Amino acid sequence: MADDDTKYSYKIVLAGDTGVGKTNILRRFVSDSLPKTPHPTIGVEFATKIIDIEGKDKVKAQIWDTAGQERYKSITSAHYRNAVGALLVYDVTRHQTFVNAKRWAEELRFHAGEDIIVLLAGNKLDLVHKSQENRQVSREEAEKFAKSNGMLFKETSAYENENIAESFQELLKDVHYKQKANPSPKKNVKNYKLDPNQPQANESKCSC
Ligand SMILES: Nc1nc2c(ncn2[C@@H]2O[C@H](COP(=O)(O)OP(=O)(O)OP(=O)(O)O)[C@@H](O)[C@H]2O)c(=O)[nH]1
Ligand SMILES: [Mg+2]
Repeated sequence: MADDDTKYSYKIVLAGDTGVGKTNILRRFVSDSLPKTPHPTIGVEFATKIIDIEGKDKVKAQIWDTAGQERYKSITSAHYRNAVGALLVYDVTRHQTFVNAKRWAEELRFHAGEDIIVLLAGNKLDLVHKSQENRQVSREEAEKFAKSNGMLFKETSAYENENIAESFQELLKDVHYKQKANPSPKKNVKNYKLDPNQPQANESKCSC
């Protein structure tokens, strides 16, 4: 099936502090590789991938990878508009990134709407596999936070390709069933175009 034949298309955003691994997660998912020379994302990049939902429907995920650096905040949050799902990433080895997840969730809900489906992802699990001493956020603490804020939850490693596809799959499944049950035409972003009224500093298509 060609990409454009896909009936369902959803805008998904990656959010979270700088350095938590959003770009690595996206590259791992889209092209099963990692950036050769890691660098902070400037502004916004995006990539697309077709996902099969339980053998029933094929959906196109338009995944927007946003910069975590504070200086790009106004640009990135402007791009949350019309998103129906988000992967909210923190780093399991840096507690502050988990504390800040609350603020990212508020931003997401403010700009994309209260009904956005969020999956909280604790990344860099490979460092915990190496040594438990690296862990600064317990699974229980994160799970409890996710549950009380109506979020899905996974721990991931972009490096070891652990729970990456599963996270997107779970997120897109919930998004798709919710949209099917209660379609919101504005948010089926089939031919999503950049809004000329929004800031677009350094938007680029991901070279995944
Ligand atoms: N150990 C480990 N390191 C990772 C993982 N994912 C990313 N990293 C490293 O963490 C650093 C930051 O990764 P990025 O993907 O650029 O982080 P980001 O969240 O996109 O950062 P911004 O673009 O600034 O918002 C890089 O040095 C990556 O190699 C992971 O799963 N495990
Ligand atoms: Mg990045």
